[in-house]
Amino acid sequence: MATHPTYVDHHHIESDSSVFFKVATLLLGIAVGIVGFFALMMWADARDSRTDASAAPAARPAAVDHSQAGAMPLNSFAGVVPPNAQALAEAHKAYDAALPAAQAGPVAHVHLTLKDMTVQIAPGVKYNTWSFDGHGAPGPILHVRQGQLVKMTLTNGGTIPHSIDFHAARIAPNVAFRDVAPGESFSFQFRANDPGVFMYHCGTKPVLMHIANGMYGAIVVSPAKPLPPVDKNYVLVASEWYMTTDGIKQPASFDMAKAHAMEPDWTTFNGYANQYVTHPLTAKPGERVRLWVVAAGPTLDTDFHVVGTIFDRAWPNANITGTPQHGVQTVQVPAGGGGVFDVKINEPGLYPFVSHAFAHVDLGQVGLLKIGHPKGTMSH
Ligand SMILES: [Cu+2]
Repeated sequence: MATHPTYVDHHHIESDSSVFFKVATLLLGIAVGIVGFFALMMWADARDSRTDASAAPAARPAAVDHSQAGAMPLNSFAGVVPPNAQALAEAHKAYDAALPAAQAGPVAHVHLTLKDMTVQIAPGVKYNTWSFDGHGAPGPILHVRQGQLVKMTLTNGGTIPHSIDFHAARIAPNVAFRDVAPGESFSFQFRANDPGVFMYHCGTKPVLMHIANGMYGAIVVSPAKPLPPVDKNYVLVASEWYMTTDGIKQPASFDMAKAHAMEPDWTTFNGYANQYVTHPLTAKPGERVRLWVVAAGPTLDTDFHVVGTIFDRAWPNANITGTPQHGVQTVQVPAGGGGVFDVKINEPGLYPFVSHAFAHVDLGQVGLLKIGHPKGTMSH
């Protein structure tokens, strides 16, 4: 069984008190160093303001290089893109958010192959993912019908063990969600008895890392008793990215320190920052649009909101067998959870959909729903 190249097994550290105290001592030393560093900067700022009251505020101190020792503050690459970012964003082929048709018949066959691949998660920003089925992240949108038997085969085309955990399944995880070695395939099946929109993801340890590296997606289980009909169905998978570098010259990889600190560099819908700003989702005035939303995390929730309208129907937690809520503005989609939202917009225009935890918008978790043909925008 392959060992992971970069992950530190904290469990072993915690079980060895002498090593633990060495690490604790080291971290304390670093913390003292950081406090000293900022004390110095504050002193310098104070001195500057005394000596030159009319000067602009002192520039922020250069970010500390945390790659040496996991020190704080973390070196953020948020918003760092190459100069031709706009052209790259326009050339980017947006992830197709349209819900695909469910398979006919009593059995749904799903075969996913895991692949290591480099993808862009923002214009010109490359990241080394572990991904489902060559899609990058998220993996393909799966769509089955309530009552179908889902026959799942996972083929590991990567270099370390992986697995797949279906939130739509009631099944013994130690059996169905077990690790699959590189080059091997594994099959299991479950009856999709619970309708909704569910996350699927790799459940191999450290799960935080496997999810953050792009191993997640959404599966829609359509209810046997149909929901009210709509004209458009779109699937959005929210997630965040933690990066070792800016990913511009060389692809970035996963940064465990940032992930533990929950300080992402980018947050996205369907794996690429702002992609539906450049390439909006569309509907005609008066059409009903259903948004199936999953928050993949790995850690952060998504406070889903569409600017300029109100959800006609909202099924929090994707509990679509229950009665929907009406006239709701924002609904939290928890990490590892889903939600289903209907909107009907009569007036042409550009309606942003966001996580209304607004740091996420600045980090890329925003898109546009383009209703009709509003003036003054590019048509894609
Ligand atoms: Cu994995």
